[in-house]
Amino acid sequence: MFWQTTRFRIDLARPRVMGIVNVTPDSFSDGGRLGDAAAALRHCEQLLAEGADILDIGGESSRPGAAPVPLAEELARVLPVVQGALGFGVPLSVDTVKPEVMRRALELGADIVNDIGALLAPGALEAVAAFPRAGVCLMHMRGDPATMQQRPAYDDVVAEVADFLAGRLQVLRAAGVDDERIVLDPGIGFGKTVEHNLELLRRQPELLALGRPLLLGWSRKSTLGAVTGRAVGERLAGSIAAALAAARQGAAVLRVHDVAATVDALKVWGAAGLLPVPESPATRGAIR
Ligand code: 7PJ
Repeated sequence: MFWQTTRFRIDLARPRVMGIVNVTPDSFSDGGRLGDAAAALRHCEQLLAEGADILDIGGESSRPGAAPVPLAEELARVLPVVQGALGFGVPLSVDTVKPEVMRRALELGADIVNDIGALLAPGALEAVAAFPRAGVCLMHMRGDPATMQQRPAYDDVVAEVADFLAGRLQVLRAAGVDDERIVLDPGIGFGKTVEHNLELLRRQPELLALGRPLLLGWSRKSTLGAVTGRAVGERLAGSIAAALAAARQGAAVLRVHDVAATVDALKVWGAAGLLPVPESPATRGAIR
């Protein structure tokens, strides 16, 4: 399968690594705006040297309980980094829920909108639909980042996530967005308990029936902390294990902080023939 984006039609015959570039004061902390953009661009170059296939640039933290960032502030963080990274020759994704950030980034030439809100914000769908080749990642979230970890409950988390994503796929189709532009994400950690997240990993192959590639973000997430007992800075091994499992379960794109280690791990499983990205659920050999 392919992912059509503004400048690139990404071949997903092998899993692709999306490197996370956070442009938030807590990630590149020298307080100065230009310094932040320059540091973020150096981080982009570092991730590309490590083998990232896609860069995901975000100016608003969506950690549980995080405060929203005003529009002007998010634009000031994200746009200079997008502008500076356009010359790097790889697909650029913008991690935002704000239609105005989407529009301005796409106008600059960004390739992908990665929306943890699945284009549900008023005007978001229109912003993406207005760019006939822009890629989009639609993610499932229960609630919003401020409240989502307050006792999330599902009868069947996999079925409910699949229903939601199928519904959003229909809405995008109706708005004229081609299927090939769309990638789907069950949203690990977004309104889910540890058990929900692990069930999504175990039963991830069921989501392949949606017919679009899956993007998974397990990197450093709290479920890994719950399983290993490790703080966020000590979750590399857990993150690699989860990324490999997700890839083996059919993920086409892995959103990660630790690009070099993830790329090496994928190379080993790929060399052994353990990572076919399936064309259809029927032809794949997932872990059961
Ligand atoms: C995700 C994301 C994810 C997608 C974040 C963090 C929280 N976008 N943005 N999927 N997570 N598509 O990285 O811990 O899982 S921000």
